[in-house]
Amino acid sequence: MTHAAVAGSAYLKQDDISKFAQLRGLLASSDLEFIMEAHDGLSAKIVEETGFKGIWASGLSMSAALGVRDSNEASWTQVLEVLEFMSDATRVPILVDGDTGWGNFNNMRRAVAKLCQRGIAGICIEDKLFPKTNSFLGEGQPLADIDEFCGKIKAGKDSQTDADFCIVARIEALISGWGLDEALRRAEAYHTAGADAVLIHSKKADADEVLAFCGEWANRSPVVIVPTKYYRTPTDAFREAGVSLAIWANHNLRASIAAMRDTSARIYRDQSLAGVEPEIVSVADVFEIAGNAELAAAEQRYLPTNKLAPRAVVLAASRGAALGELTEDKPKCMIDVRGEPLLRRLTRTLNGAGVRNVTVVRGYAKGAINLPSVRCVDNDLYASTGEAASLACASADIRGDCVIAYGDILFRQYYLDQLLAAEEDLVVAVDALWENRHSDADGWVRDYVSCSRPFSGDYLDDDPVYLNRMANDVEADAVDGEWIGLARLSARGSDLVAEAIEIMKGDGTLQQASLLDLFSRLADAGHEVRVIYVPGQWMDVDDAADLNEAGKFL
Ligand code: SPV
Ligand code: MG
Repeated sequence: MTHAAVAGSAYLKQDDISKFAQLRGLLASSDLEFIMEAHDGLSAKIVEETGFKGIWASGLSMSAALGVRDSNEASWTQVLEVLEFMSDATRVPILVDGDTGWGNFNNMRRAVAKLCQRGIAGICIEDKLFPKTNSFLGEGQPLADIDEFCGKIKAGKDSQTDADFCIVARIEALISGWGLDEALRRAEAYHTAGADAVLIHSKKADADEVLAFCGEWANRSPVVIVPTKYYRTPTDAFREAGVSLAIWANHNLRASIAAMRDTSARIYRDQSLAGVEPEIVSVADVFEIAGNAELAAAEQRYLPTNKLAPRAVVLAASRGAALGELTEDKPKCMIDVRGEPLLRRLTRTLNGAGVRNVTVVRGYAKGAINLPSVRCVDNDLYASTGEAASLACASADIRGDCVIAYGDILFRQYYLDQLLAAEEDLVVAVDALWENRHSDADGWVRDYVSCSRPFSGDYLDDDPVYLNRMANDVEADAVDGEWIGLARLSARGSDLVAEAIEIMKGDGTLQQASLLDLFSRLADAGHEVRVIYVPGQWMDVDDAADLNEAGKFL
């Protein structure tokens, strides 16, 4: 099962086979089957994505994860809450460790009814006394009266609301030192009372007594085992003994304790995150397992387009070689301008205009782009490709209302507000005062724009202006302005850009194309690209002189 299928499954239709029937199938299967411990929604997802066909909701693990002891310190309704998260997050069945049934036959009736309501496929109850003690603690724990326990099994069976709900009766006779005969006597009684399977538990380091039980029991009902202590026994021995289901009972909890201790200790010692970062999963992985992609898709389906916060894709793959040693170990968007990297300032401006979800396309010295508030995608071919290829790396994020920006620009936020307020699908901000910006030094590369009409002199002019062409080589008398590196796409505009990218991929022009080529192409294809004239007041940072100007600009 993929992450995507798991994500948000609480809100999707369940698979055709109910979780109840799936657990019954595991118990009835002629093969040895396995279920794996989980103790919360996340670990349950991990168990499922690993491929396990079922989940053991361990009492020990759920208690420990809640910070309490495995002695019924968490109430049964608190356990139910945890189970609900686990069940909502997964599609495979959960067998819950129900301890002693959380009370007498009456508590068991209510617990079973509630478990059925929440889609928990089965419960395992052990023949001890409430409040229980973990089987690996102490010696000679008192056992439940057989008749009382059988009544509890019957009460549970009579209360289940799904015919396939399973009750596993766990025999603690070996744990308490009573021996095989008592274990078999109890197994027979519990089977007769209606238990769907028996769990024979042992705390010995070898499986001899468990295998002896299996031999005598001869599969009168399915047998479940928990090989925590006799973990050295080869799994084939269980298979040959006819065991139905093996429970790997607490290993995700124990593994996570080891990992959390190690990570905490390293961060504490280093007073830095740098050492652990490569060894832990990324935040993007967390979003993936949490199912954020499903939510984003649902937003597209259910939220009116105008209610979705705009996104942004920022192109930041290039080094900015003219900045010399300033960009030796970082791309130019990470250059410090008055105490902050350019990209952080840009992100703040974007956020200030209501833009959420900023995706940055990295290339040169990508590790240096480490801002927490942006998502990164990489153009690893940045050295040999152009801006359109970088944009294509973020194509998954070009949807809905979307801003496209160069990563090295500074501009007044109200320019962005104007772009976002425009009704057209494709909008670009063009500097009408371009002639004031630089002396036209030889070799200066500028993003010239030729428009449907020159700037009228009135920034509030309602008569819309459209793009004819954008290029570095527009003839002098056709230049109406300079693109500031900022564009905004409506949801349809995003689709148009995505389509243009696909066409350029197909005709082989994508790799070398600039954004100027892309927008010119859209205009050529007959799509209106609205021009918003702005009065200077923006910067791009190409060299040391620009950097100096940027300081003043701020
Ligand atoms: C649990 O996982 O909580 C169990 C199994 O009951 S054991 O701890 O082995 O008793
Ligand atoms: Mg337990």
